[in-house]
Amino acid sequence: MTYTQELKKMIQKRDPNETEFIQATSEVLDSISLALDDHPEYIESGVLDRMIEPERQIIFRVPWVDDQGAVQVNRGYRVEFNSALGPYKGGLRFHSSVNLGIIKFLGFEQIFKNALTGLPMGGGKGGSDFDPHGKSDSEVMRFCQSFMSELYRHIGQFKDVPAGDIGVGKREIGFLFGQYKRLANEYSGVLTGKDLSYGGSLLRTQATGYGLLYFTKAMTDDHGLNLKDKLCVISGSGNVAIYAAYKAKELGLKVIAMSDSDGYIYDKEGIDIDLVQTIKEVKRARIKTYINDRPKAEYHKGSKGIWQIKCDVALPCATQNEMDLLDAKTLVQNGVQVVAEGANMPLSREASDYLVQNKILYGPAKAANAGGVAVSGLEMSQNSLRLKWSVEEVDERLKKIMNDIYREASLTAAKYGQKDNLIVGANIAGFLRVAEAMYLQGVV
Ligand code: NDP
Ligand code: 2IT
Repeated sequence: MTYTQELKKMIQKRDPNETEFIQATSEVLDSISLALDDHPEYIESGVLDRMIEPERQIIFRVPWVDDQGAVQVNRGYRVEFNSALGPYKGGLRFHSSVNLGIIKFLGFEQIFKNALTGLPMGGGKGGSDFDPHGKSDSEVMRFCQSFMSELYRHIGQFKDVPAGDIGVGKREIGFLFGQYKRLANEYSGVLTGKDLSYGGSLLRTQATGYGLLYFTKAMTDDHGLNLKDKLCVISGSGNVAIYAAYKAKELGLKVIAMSDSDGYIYDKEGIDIDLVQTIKEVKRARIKTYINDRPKAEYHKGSKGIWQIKCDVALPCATQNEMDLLDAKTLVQNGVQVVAEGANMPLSREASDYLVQNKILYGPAKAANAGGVAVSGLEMSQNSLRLKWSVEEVDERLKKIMNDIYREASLTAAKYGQKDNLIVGANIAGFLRVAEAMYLQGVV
C-alpha cells in the first residue's frame, strides 16, 4: 500500500461517518501523490499526517429564545484546521444539514484554496445546524449573539477570521460583529464580509461570483473558446449564484436557468437577474415566485432537474454533491463545454472524473471560487492599513489573483504530466505552498 493510500485508510478508520471529509481528503491525497517523490522530507516530517488532522476543533452549545418564548438549542462548530500560512480563515455556514464532517471538509478545502490566492491565510470553517429560513430578524440576531458569545474567545484578527457561507450574509455578519465588539471590547477586522459602513471591502459581496467568471474566462481564453452568446446554467440563487449571473451576463453569456433547494426556473429569453435578487435577497422568498413576474418562464420542482437543460457552460453554485455522475453524463451528451464550480465540492468524485476524462474544461472549486476568500484577504489588509481601496483597485487585484490561480494550476498540471487536469494542478500547487511552510516550522 502506498503512503497516501495508508493515510486514506487511516481517515476512514478514524472518522468513518464523515463522508464529505473522506471525499475531500481522498481527492487531494490522490492528486498530490504525484508530487511526493520530489519531497521525501515532507513524508519524513509527517507533513501529510499532520495536514489531515485539524489543529483544533471547537463544538459548543448555542441556546437562544425564539419569538414564542421557547428555548431552542443548536450546535455550533469552528474547525481551526491549519495555520501554516496565516490566521485561520474561512466562512461560517448556517444550514440544517451542518455537522462536523461537513465543516471538516470545508475547512480542509479552505487550506489549499487560501494558499492558492497567494495571500497569508490559514484554513478554517465553522457554522451551525441553525436553519435561518423563516426566522425573524430578531430570532436571527439572538441566535448570532449566542453563537458569538462562545466563539469570541477563540477568534481574533491575528488568530482566526470567520466570514460568510451558506445562510450567513451581511445581516448575520453584522449581528456577529456587534456582539464580538461588545464582548471583546475591541474594534478590529475579526470578521470579513462586513458592510461598507463599518469596515467592509468594496466588492466582497460580489467577489466569489465575479471571481468564478474571471477564472472561467482565463480558462476559456487559454483554449481559444469565446464565451459570447454561450448558454449558461447556474444552480443556486444565493450570494455566489447571483453575482456569477451578473458577471456572466456582462461577459456576453446568456443565463437561462437558476435554482433554489426546492426547484429551478428556466427562462429561454434570459434570466432577469435583478428579479432573482429581489426575490432571494430582499423578499427572502422562494424562486418559484419568479414566474409571477415572468409568466413565459417555467418553474420545475426539484433542484436537480436543472442539469437536464442543454447548455454550453454549467456553473454549480449551490452546495456539495449537487451534481452526480448521471448529471455529468447528461451535460456532456447535451454538448456542455465548460463546468466551473462556484460552490464547494458540488460534484461527486465520479462526476468530476468523468468531465476530466471527457476533456471538458473543468474548474475545480478551490481554484475557481477562491475569489471570495481572496477579497476577504484584501478586506483584512484594508482593515490593518485603516484605509479603503476603490472598486477599480479591488477588482483589478481580484482579476489578477484569479488569472494567477488559473495559470498556476494549469502549469502545475502540465508539469506533473496531467495537462489540463486542473484538479491535480490546483491540489498540488496549493499543497506545495502549505507543505513547505509546515516543514520549515517543525513538528507542531
Ligand atoms: P447562500 O446561502 O447565499 O445561497 C445558497 C444557495 O444554494 C441558495 O439558493 C440555496 O437555496 C441553495 N442551496 C443550499 N443548500 C442547498 C441544498 N442542500 N440543495 C439545493 N440547494 C441548496 O450561500 P452562498 O451563495 O454563499 O454559497 C453557495 C455555495 O458557494 C456554497 O457551497 C458555499 O460553500 C460556496 N462558497 C461561498 C462563498 C462565499 O463567499 N459566500 C465563497 C466560496 C464558496 P435555498 O434558498 O432554498 O436554501
Ligand atoms: O468557501 C469560501 O471560500 C467562503 N465561504 C469564503 C470564506 C472567507 O473567509 O471569505
